[in-house]
Amino acid sequence: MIHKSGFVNIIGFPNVGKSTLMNALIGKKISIITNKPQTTRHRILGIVNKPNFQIIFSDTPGIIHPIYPMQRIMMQYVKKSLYDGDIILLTTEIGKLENFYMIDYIKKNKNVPIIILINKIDKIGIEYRENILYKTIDYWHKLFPNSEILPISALKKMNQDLLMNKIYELLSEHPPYYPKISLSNKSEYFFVNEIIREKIFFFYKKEIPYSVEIDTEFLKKEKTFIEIFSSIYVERDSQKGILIGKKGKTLKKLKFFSVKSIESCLKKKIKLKLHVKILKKWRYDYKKLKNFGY
Ligand SMILES: Nc1nc2c(ncn2[C@@H]2O[C@H](COP(=O)(O)OP(=O)(O)OP(=O)(O)O)[C@@H](O)[C@H]2O)c(=O)[nH]1
Ligand SMILES: [Mg+2]
Repeated sequence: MIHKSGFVNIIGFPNVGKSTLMNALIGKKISIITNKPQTTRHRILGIVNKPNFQIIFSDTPGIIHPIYPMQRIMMQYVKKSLYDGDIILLTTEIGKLENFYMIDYIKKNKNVPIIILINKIDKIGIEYRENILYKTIDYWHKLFPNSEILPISALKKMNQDLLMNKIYELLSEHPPYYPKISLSNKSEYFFVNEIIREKIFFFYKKEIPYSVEIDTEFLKKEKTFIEIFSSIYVERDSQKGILIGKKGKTLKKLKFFSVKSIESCLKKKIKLKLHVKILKKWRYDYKKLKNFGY
């Protein structure tokens, strides 16, 4: 039996469904998903293991024109993933025909095959779908005449098998790069941070989700439960107040839903302590970003 293995990097505009796609392909929730742009901040591996292949997907931050240092680092992850993989899945959305930052940079890369995915086809009613899809395909075909284009729905898992077959065809024979039981390159600490951040995206508005970073300092496994201590960093005093809420109500809600999600991820009872701290301008400071794992 031949064994194939390779790296497949998912890149694209913010909010098009890259993380949803990776989770669907892995069959497990690895990346957090929200309806707001710039949810994903790191490069996160998700690995599919089968007897005859191992595919290592990378979920990456959405492509934006970077303004502050954290965004610059995020775009470095994207740029690197343009060159260090075997296949690129350039993920786009049906009906969205705007050009985006970095497209010329992506076009310059002639060494890695690009499959263009047109996601969210379920969003458009069947009566209009063909027409809008035709226009979207035409748009991307003009930009990338040599690339295959595949309409999908990551949410409804439409054309997922077709995509997996195409990826398999393009990969070369190679032994697995990771032990065949690996699912990701990230630790439990990282997943806890991300789950709390996902809840913050749901419960808080405006700039709050973007000003927040989580640092899980302590994760101790006892016999029947896991004790976790996580700090929530914000940039300003006023943000701390908003996060905690009147009489600590909002923070309690955040904790309640975080615990539920962490328990379902780690499959054990959780005791969680959350502390809100202030770290001025952390997004603008390379040293602080480094400490947070960027
Ligand atoms: N209707 C529909 N919605 C989708 C589909 N895929 C993703 N979404 C929704 O699109 C929103 C963004 O999804 P994400 O997976 O977080 O998008 P992303 O590209 O990873 O976003 P960033 O990490 O911010 O760059 C969420 O509300 C998803 O539920 C799809 O196939 N159909
Ligand atoms: Mg994402």
